[in-house]
This record gives sequence, C-alpha cells and structure tokens, in this order.
Amino acid sequence: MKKRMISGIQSSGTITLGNYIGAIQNFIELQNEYELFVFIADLHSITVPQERKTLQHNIRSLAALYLACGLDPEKVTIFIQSEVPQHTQLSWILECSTYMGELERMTQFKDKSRSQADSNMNASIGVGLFTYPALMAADILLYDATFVPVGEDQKQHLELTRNLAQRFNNKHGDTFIVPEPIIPTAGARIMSLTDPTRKMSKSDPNQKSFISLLDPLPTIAKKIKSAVTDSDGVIAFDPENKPGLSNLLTIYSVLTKRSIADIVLEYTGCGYGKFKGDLADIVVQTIEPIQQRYQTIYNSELLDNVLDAGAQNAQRLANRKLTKVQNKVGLGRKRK
Ligand code: ATP
Ligand code: LTN
Repeated sequence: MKKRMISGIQSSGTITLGNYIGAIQNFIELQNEYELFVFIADLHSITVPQERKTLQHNIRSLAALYLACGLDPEKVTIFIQSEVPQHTQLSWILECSTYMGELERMTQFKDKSRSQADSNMNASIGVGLFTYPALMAADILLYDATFVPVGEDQKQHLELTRNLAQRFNNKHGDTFIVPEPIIPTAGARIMSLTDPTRKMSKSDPNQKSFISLLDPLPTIAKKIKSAVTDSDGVIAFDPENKPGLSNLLTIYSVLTKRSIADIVLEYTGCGYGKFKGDLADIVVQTIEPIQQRYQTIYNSELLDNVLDAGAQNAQRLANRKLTKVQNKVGLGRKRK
C-alpha cells in the first residue's frame, strides 16, 4: 500500500513563486509515489483579518491553481479545510493538551503577531493566530499521514505536531502516526525580492517583494529585473554576503534543474543585467502555461466536482479517526 502524505496552503492571497518552489513542485513530483491529500487551509487564513469576497476568491483560485500547476485529481484528494469539520473538532481536543509555552515559542506566531501589531494600533491579535499550530497538527494527524511536504518555515510546526502525537499516544495508546516533514533540499526558503533576508510571503503588503503566480507576465519580468542584489557585480553563490543574488541563483537552479555551480560558471564575467534578464524569461516560461490552464479551470464545473469528491473522501477518513479519538478521551456517550 502507498504511504500517505498531506499538505495545505493558506488561502491568504495568491500563491507565490516561493509556495510553488517550496511546496507545490514537491506535491507534483510526489503524487505518483504516495497517496496524497492536498487542501486549501482557509481556516488558517482567517487567523489574520480577511475580507469575505477576497477570501472566497482566494479559496477558489488556490484550488484552480493546484490543478493548473499539475495536481492530478485522479490521484490526489483535493479539498477545502473548512468543508471537513473534523479538523476543527480534533484541533480543540489537541489544544487541550498543548502547552502555552510550546505555542509561545513558535516563530511564525512571533513574526505574524509582531507585524499585525505594527499595522494595528490596538494590537488586537486573534487567539487563533496563537493556537494555529494545534489546528495544523489536527490537519495532519486526522489522516494518518506519514509524510508532510512543506517549506523550511513549517519545520517548527511539524515538530510540535510530532510532540502532540506522541503525547496523545503515550496517554491513550497508539492512535496517531508520528509524521515526518519532507523539505526540499533546494528552494525550501525562497527569499523576498525586496528584502532578501526575509522569506517571500504571499501576504506581504509590498507587492514587489513576491512573484504571484497570477501576476501579469510583464510584471513578473519586471519584478525579477528589479530584485534587490548588491553592487559588486560578481556572480557568486554566497547567501550570507550576497543574499539577493544567491536567492535568484536558487530560483534559476530549481526551475531549470541545473546545478548552481554550473549556472555560476555560465554567467561568470557577465553583469547582473544579463543574468536577471535570462532568469526573468525562465520564470515567465514556467508560469505562462500555468496561467493559461488556470483561466479555463477557475469557472469550470470540474473544479466543483473535484472539491466535492475531495471533501467526501477526506470526511470519511477524518470521521473514522475523530470517533476513535473521542472514544479514547472519553467524550460523549460510550460507544462500542
Ligand atoms: P502567508 O504569507 O499567508 O503566511 P505564505 O506565503 O508564507 O503565506 P503558506 O500558506 O504559509 O505561505 O505556505 C504554504 C507552503 O509554502 C508551505 O509548505 C510553506 O512552507 C511553503 N512556503 C511558503 N513560503 C515559502 C518560501 N518563501 N519559500 C519556500 N517555501 C515556502
Ligand atoms: N501552516 C501551513 C499551512 C498548513 C499546513 C497544514 C501545511 C496548514 N495546515 C498541514 C502542511 C500540513 C503554512 O502556513 N504554510
């Protein structure tokens, strides 16, 4: 039997080149080898303020992009997190055995609560942003997933998921599979184009910092060409001293499947202009066919059929696991 794998992306904007390289490319490669579940983490996206119409669009758009990028609905279960209520139900149970200290240590919470506080004079940060990792643990543990393909930034959340699974198993007997992250060896952390010391993020207020998969093609080329680099003009991979250029080299390498050393050799002696121009072409060539497929998928009935079937399949598995957990904890009436 194939091992199971699960991952999700938040519907907090349009996916970026970072999400594509760090997560989606991996899903596509792994879909033949594993039983893959991929969902739209809409519940996670409301941990920061969202506007109704935009959120509805982002959810559908992300689902359409999954298909446009090459996820095959014949092989992969694709669903919307909020359409499988067992996620929130298990998340509550897990929250009750998650320690405050564990959540306080999460760097994503520290970063996001800080930037929320900066843009919001009253600093009204929702509790959901704090308990977010327990919901993520529920997403994974409901499905007996062995592996979770994610970018580097999710490593800490995965570690917590593993601890919660072990804690539950120790107290109640074997219930959950303790999952492992699968993090790509290259491109697990694509950096912002305007501040290469920070990760590229789809909810960054600065549009120039990220490449969205639905940006107009000329905008994509422009963003690459104006990406922040340095002024020494030497093509070299040195993430510490040349973070901007090194980030661009990583993108080039991952999208062309060529080694960084090989690319550096090819461009030695060339200025950044030539390198950036070629990279812009490569990125545009990667994204153009995705955009073409996206246009036909977004309004199609096929998309609804895929999401309906996905939710049904996910609910079936999730319900089985949740019932087992409720029984072990002693919730509700005793069931046979
Ligand atoms: P947000 O800005 O709303 O926090 P995000 O762009 O950081 O969103 P997520 O939805 O949190 O993206 O992440 C989806 C997947 O993409 C995760 O597996 C995450 O690890 C991966 N990912 C996110 N940003 C990057 C990046 N810059 N480089 C590589 N992988 C990334
Ligand atoms: N927290 C993740 C998105 C996410 C996820 C998951 C990823 C929510 N639930 C379960 C893997 C498995 C993020 O922000 N990147």
